[in-house]
Amino acid sequence: MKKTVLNAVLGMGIGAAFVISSGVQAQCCSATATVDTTKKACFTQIDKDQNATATCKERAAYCKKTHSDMDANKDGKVSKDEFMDNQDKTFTARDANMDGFIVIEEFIVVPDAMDTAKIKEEKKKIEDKSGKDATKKIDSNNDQNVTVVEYVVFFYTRLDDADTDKDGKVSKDEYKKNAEKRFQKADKNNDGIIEEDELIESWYLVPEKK
Ligand SMILES: [Ca+2]
Ligand SMILES: [Ca+2]
Ligand SMILES: [Ca+2]
Ligand SMILES: [Ca+2]
Repeated sequence: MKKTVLNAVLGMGIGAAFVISSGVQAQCCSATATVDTTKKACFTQIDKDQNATATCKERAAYCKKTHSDMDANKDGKVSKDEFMDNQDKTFTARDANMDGFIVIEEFIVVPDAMDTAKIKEEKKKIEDKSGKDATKKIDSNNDQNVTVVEYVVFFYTRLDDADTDKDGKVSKDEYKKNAEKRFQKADKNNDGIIEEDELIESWYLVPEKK
């Protein structure tokens, strides 16, 4: 029900003016206080002012919240165990049909107008324009702002990377292995802890240095 409403609204936003009613925002974002790391990722959770663009500031704020959600013992640091526990929970929560695999529609809120073919098409467009690795960054063209299309393509790419046997879905084993890789990558100084700044940087959410 919630998904249908959200998808209907998000569907209108592709490549056009992107307006989301406050009612929908309430549905999506009020839930985020406790759930955004255990349910589907949703663009409107980041785009707080609902102007169809997730700015650096909005992305950093979202990342800080995610970091705090993962930090189970609230010591300000995310240990590997905390990270992996969180990934375990998110896998279970996101596997809506409980078949042991995650597909893109279970992973994030995908606008109706973006089926898999459309996502692949947008991914190719971005790669053609900005290079092969562009879709591995949430802000693919480095213009400091993230659109719904960039957002969806980024998560599609992440899921595709995790899907090592390329059967179109991510098993728990694939998900965990990918999570380990992401932990290593995020832990820039290799101390076994993900600091808030490291998390933000790993998501390529930091504003470019002036
Ligand atoms: Ca901690
Ligand atoms: Ca599933
Ligand atoms: Ca797979
Ligand atoms: Ca670290």
